[in-house]
Amino acid sequence: MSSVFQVPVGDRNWQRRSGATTAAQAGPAPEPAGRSSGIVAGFLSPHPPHLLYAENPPQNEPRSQGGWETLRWAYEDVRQRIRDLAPDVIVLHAPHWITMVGHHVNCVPNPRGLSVEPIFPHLLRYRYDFRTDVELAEAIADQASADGLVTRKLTTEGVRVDYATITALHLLNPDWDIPVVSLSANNNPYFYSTSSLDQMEVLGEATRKAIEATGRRAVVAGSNSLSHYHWDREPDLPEDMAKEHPFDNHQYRWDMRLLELIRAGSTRELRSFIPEHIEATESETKAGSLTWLLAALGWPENDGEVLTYGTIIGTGNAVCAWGGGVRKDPVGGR
Ligand code: 2X7
Ligand code: FE2
Repeated sequence: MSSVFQVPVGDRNWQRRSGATTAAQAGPAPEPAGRSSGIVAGFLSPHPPHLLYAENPPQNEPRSQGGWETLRWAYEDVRQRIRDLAPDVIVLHAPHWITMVGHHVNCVPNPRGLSVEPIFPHLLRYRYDFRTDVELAEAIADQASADGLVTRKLTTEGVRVDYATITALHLLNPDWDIPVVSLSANNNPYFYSTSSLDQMEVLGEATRKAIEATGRRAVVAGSNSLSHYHWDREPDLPEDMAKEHPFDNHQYRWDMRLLELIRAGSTRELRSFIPEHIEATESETKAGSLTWLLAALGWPENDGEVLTYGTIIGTGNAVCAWGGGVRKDPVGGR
């Protein structure tokens, strides 16, 4: 592990100064009668801007004819589950709020502004305005810090929210009527070859502890594409589905191997398979969102559902669920 991870920064002394305790020290908050708190469901929720563009929401400037329907229909299922669960908060980890040092948590109460996709500005220019669950955001940052991660609370108003966070959150809840906690992707793994996904496990566990300690009913969402090789030429019509297919059969097969493990509920195998899949496909899970999600969920066995798989400019994308639906028997007799 690179030494940069042990650099003490920012808010590490805040708890001592203010006399506050971490989630773990404080213990679980009392539960309101009839509503159990904790993580109520988790979703793998991809964020390519094409999905939001294809929905034509009023907040987005560009207009489309549609496209990528099966991925968008799977999100309809996810939205129904979220409505049924009525969580207090959606906690999201996404790869395009890249922080070079440490894990940052957005603690701005009301982020609002224009989110623009830097490579596809003709697909996503989206006006956002949402509420942060600041108490939980701060609790996650404090817990992660207490658990040994370099952590920062983003409190600067007006910092533009990245397109992956906006796309995933819109697709999970287009009404934006559920408060949010958004976590950054510490992308040191892209630059330090000795780094691993271990920190994402610590961050996932810290997230769960903070959710339980604050008594929240939370949906957690990890926003990663899978195989990540993609085209470098865009069709004249971006949503021309005649041009959409897997980058190559190798990428597709590796994605299927990962999804088979999710379907089979073989979480232990999945844990060791994720780095192999990254190596073989440049998978965006390298940014850690899937590992964070599974760690927050406690690496559940026999609970994963693949709602759909599709490609976007050749990259693999799956919508998966852990909880919130009709529980099915595990596939493959496990
Ligand atoms: O962020 C993305 C992505 N993950 C995959 C494909 C296309 C665009 O953006
Ligand atoms: Fe991405």
